[in-house]
Amino acid sequence: MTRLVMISNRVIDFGAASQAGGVSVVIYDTLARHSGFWFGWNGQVEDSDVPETTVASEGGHTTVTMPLTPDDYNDYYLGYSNSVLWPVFHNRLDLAQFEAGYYSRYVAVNEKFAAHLAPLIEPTDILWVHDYHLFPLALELRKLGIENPIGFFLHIPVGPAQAMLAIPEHRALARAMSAYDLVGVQTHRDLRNLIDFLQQSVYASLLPSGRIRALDSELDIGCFPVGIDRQDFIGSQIVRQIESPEIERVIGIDRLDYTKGLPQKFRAFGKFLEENPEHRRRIVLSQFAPPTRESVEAYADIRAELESLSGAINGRYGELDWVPINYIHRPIPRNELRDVYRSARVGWATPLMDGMNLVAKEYVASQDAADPGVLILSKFAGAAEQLRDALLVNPYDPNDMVQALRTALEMPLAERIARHKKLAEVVNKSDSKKWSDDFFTALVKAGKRRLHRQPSARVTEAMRRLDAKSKKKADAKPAVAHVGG
Ligand code: GDG
Repeated sequence: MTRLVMISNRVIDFGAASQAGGVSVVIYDTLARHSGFWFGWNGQVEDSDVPETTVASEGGHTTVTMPLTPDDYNDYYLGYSNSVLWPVFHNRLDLAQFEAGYYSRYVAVNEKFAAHLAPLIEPTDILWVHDYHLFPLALELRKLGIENPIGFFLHIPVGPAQAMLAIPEHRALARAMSAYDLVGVQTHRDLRNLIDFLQQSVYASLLPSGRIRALDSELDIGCFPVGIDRQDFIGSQIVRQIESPEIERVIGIDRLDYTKGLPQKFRAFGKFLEENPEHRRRIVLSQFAPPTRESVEAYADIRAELESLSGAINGRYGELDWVPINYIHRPIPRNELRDVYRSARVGWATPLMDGMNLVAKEYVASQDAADPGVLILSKFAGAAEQLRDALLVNPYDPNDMVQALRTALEMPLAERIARHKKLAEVVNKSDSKKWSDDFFTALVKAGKRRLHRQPSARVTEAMRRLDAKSKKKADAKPAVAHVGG
């Protein structure tokens, strides 16, 4: 039976109720439908040069995990992945730390992952690698003789080529990408940026078949918008009103990350209260912002900025019995998410740039179709390519955000129902099952194409034996007599 091997930087603990992060959520959902296992880092940092892998099973899921050393954690995870690749792919060159020399350990950790993973791979396994921490993994696995189909899915956006070319190691990254059979991205915007980047970094060419020729290989690339499992979000019995029937909730749920546009959201909310005094005391912004990557400097900065902004807005507009921003720097348990989404009249997801933004889809899926809330969504979230019936805004433009919030709060029921119907259709159709089935099918096809095109030493030997066998058979047959002529 074909096993699906999922590989990502971080493997979550299935027992933990609330581990925030879109990548873990979709891998978890996909593995529920396939046999196989999930390989990656266990979240532990241990000073050992020969790390041991741990195999664990829970609820039908198997994980194989290993720790990172303190140097790995610093240079591979916090350093190259999150202080170089994450900011550049989100078009924040100003935050990228190119000079720190993190790259060699980034490659070394990929080598280490490959060395621990390769012995576990069986000939019929399909390998699916997730996200920017692991670009070099396929190349390292190929060096160890792994011939299985290997696909890569990038959960984050691809920045414009001009930003990507600023990465000193951009050619090595392009070379690493070309070792995959299939590279998937979230949106058409990302696809265009990726092709542009490969053309400019390694003179890749787009073939008439739609595939990409880069260096000495050919790869498939495609757009696979990630979705959610709507079953996780339906069935809430929550009735909208919270503290009192007069107060409407606006909800934001975003990891505390500078790409999520939280200061811009808080400032726009302050401006809204300033310009719309009639809405004061009638609306609360509940913003959950669970912590991530706190040891990266840019994340500590954004935390301080948000605390100061929410304090200033609450100090300025708050009353004894009304606090405008309810800012919570902790995760919510996953089983409470749908109630929280459903309790809100407005869902506010306005990242400055985002691969997809699952929160937007979860908000839509959680609504009561007979009295749905309104989604305000950034034009720069990947989800905006699909969720055209949300109120699409430019998160950099405070006037646009203020106007959208007013429109959302004042939208008549009939329009809310009509918009929600269209949004829910898209969310339901393009769900996490479709995403993983489409990627899986494309990967199997792409893997077959590679084997036919570039036979490895092992395949060449098998083909030679087959040829020899059929030749022997042919030789044994009596010669056909030619008649006539
Ligand atoms: C990356 C890309 C892409 C959030 N807070 C809590 C919580 N969450 C869950 C949400 C959602 C997930 O985490 C967040 O997913 P997003 O897609 O919104 O964002 P990222 O974490 O940045 O994810 C992104 C995604 O990968 C998938 O490809 O869409 O663009 O950046 O599921 O519900 N879950 C719980 N408590 C929280 O406080 N339990």
